[in-house]
Amino acid sequence: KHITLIGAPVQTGAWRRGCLMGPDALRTAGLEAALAELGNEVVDAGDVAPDAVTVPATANARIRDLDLCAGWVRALQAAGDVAQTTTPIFMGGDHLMAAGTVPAMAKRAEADGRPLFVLWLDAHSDIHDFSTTDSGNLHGTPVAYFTGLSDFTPQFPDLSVKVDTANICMIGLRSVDPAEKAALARTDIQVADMRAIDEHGIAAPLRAFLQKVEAANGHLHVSFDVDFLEPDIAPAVGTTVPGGATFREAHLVMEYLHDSDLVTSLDIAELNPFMDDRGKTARLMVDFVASLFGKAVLDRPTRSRWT
Ligand code: DIR
Ligand code: MN
Ligand code: MN
Ligand code: MN
Repeated sequence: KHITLIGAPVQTGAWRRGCLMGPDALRTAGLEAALAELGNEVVDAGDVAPDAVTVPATANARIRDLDLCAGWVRALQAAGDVAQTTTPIFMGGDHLMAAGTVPAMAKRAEADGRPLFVLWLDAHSDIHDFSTTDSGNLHGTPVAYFTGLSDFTPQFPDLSVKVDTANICMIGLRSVDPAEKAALARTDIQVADMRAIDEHGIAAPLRAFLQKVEAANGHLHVSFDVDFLEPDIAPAVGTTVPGGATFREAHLVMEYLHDSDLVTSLDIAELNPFMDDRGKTARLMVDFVASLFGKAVLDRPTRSRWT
């Protein structure tokens, strides 16, 4: 694969500072070499910088750093204008990054005549909007924006291509605010919360979703929030929630994604190296991304495990 690493050091979407170090922590942990070793052609395109914009205030006074957040959304939408032949890995950065990366990938998919599907690996559903967020942290809003469920204009760009909620699967949810619960209930987003994972295993919802992506000949964007994982193995995140995916569950997800050969782009979101323990979360994320791009314990015939 031709992989382009794109640094998205946005941190104004999160309450805790430190996500701006995420891209450099992933570089330090050897992301490029790990991918190259697997036979991928990797280019590090460096870091994106936010556009300098001033946007009108919203009615919700709690929203933090709106101008900078809006500047990042614009800049990342532009940075995601990449060739169909490349697989971008967006190195975040807090999850507001997805308000830039996902619309860019949706536009790219549409130009290819194909729909975009989004796999959202997260403890949170990030489906707040400007009026429902009580934290005021805009990393909790990208899904409502890129689906068009709520109006984010004129602060964020008007989107020509939105993601159909039927094309989204969320796995790992365990912290959903009341307004988000109501918003989710109004959509046909496929949700596997931790209870569903405990009852059916993590492979069942993933397999069903991948089959949908393949049947629709879709592009598949994976948005991997570090807090999807159990905090003990991945402490470097500002919003840890107990009861997350284990190493083995997350690793299985990565191997399924590789075997499916459907992934066309990836976000690594919410890595906050300031909270890390001797780089272990950054190293773990590099290991997971390597698994997604071909590092396997044993070779198996492609697709044998998910179809
Ligand atoms: C929370 C946190 N739901 C909020 N969201 C996070 O601020 O609205 N998403 N951390 O990953
Ligand atoms: Mn998130
Ligand atoms: Mn999260
Ligand atoms: Mn592996």
